[in-house]
Amino acid sequence: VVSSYSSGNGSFPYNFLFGAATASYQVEGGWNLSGKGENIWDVFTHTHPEWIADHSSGDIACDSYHNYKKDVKLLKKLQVQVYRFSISWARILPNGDLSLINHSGITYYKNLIAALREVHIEPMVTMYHWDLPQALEDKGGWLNTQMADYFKNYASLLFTLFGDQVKWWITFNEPTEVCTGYVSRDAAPGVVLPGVGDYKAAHTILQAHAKAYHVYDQKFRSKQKGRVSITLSSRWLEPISESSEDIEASERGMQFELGWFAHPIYSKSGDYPPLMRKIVDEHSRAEGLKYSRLPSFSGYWIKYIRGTADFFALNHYTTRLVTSGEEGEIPSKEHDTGVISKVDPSWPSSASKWLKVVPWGFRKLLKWVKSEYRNPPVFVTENGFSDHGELEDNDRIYYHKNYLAELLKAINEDGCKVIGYTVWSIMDNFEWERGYTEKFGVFHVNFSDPARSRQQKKSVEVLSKIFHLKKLDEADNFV
Ligand code: GBH
Repeated sequence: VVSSYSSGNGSFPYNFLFGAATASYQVEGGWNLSGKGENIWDVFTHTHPEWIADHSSGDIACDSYHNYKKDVKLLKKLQVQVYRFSISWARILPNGDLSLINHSGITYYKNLIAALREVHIEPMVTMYHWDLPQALEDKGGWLNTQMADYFKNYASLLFTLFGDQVKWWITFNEPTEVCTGYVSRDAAPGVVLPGVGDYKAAHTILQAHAKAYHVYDQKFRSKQKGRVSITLSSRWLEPISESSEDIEASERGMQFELGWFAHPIYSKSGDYPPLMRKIVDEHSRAEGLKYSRLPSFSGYWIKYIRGTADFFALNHYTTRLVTSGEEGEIPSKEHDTGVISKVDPSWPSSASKWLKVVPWGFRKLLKWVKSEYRNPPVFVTENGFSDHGELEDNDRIYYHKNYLAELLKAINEDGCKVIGYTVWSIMDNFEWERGYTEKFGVFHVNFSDPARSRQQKKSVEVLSKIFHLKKLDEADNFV
């Protein structure tokens, strides 16, 4: 099928958007400056430095709080049309709720947005990239269903403050990772309730997202004319063999990984994936529980959540080979999924254990999204590669060229409606529990320099050309 959206000969559609991304806690620093409140990552890194690979924190990070003008110059150099960044909730609302509004926080983002628009870069704003105000975690965080209303109030304030300048909104970044904070100590807040806390948090996040979406519809859309979505992340899970058991394992894995949040929002029927419902209900019964660990939505909520996205925002990095099997403790989402995943030893590595270079998996994932959710417009809100900070980052160049080539095939040969592509990240930054040990930037940041000087890597030369010409030369495909 050749889509009418395609363009052929290595070109991206003329209105395709290229971007680069960051997140507040990973780049801003200024953790206690000008009235910002503490968030769960401030508390997590300060109370348990030993949980971070190099015992570091985002206290200063890239110091983008002071360096945002420099950041805009980097973005311009990379020739992006969109900058995806996130707003630190506690910088705007130090207590998480509307009891206190921090005007210097608002000024910071107003200045950043103005600097972007001045050079014709569209801001894409993520409202929540994992840095919950600690004051709200103290109320139970995402395990507390009231959080949906706190989020709605925060979102509504952001639309009011910035909606005349911001036309691309993301409510949550990778909600599955937010839920990991209620499974293990790998992420803040580090509450350990596997197979219970994660499902509960997800339930609240879906409601919070939908409330923010409906507020936009009711109060802002007609004037502001922007678009709202939620960024979901997924690996591609390739069956390890052609056996029906492995094909089922792949399908089950995809439903538990992407379907968990995508099915309630993008499917025709709404609600959690039927397969997930069935399995978690069965497991809960077998564990002697009276209620399923997977909470239920009423008919009202199913309808309220269904359709609450104007485009499909997708993060993708890597692929796994999967087969059926018992994994994880009982109870846990891992055990509910019942999938064992492996990597092919021939796949190139990165500096991150979890990240293998498998370009063809990207195309298969885009195809899966197309067939599963009736071919929505997809904006790739993150894709990127980690190394140890080399300026001659040839492996990163290889990664992006080959992933982009697969994205083009998805558009031209599979008829997928991919409308944008975002590089993670414009610069090296605080990589969560990995600290500063794994680098994703196309610009290098010198973290021992108080000025946090930035330096161009080789990938900028290659990517800026692709982003400017909106074209991938065939000869360019492999380094
Ligand atoms: C994105 O998540 C984030 O949005 C971004 O903030 C981050 O900097 C970027 O990726 C690079 O990591 O150690 O085996 O438990 C990507 C999805 C999911 C990748 C969790 C790392 C941990 C795997 N992430 N995963 S493991």
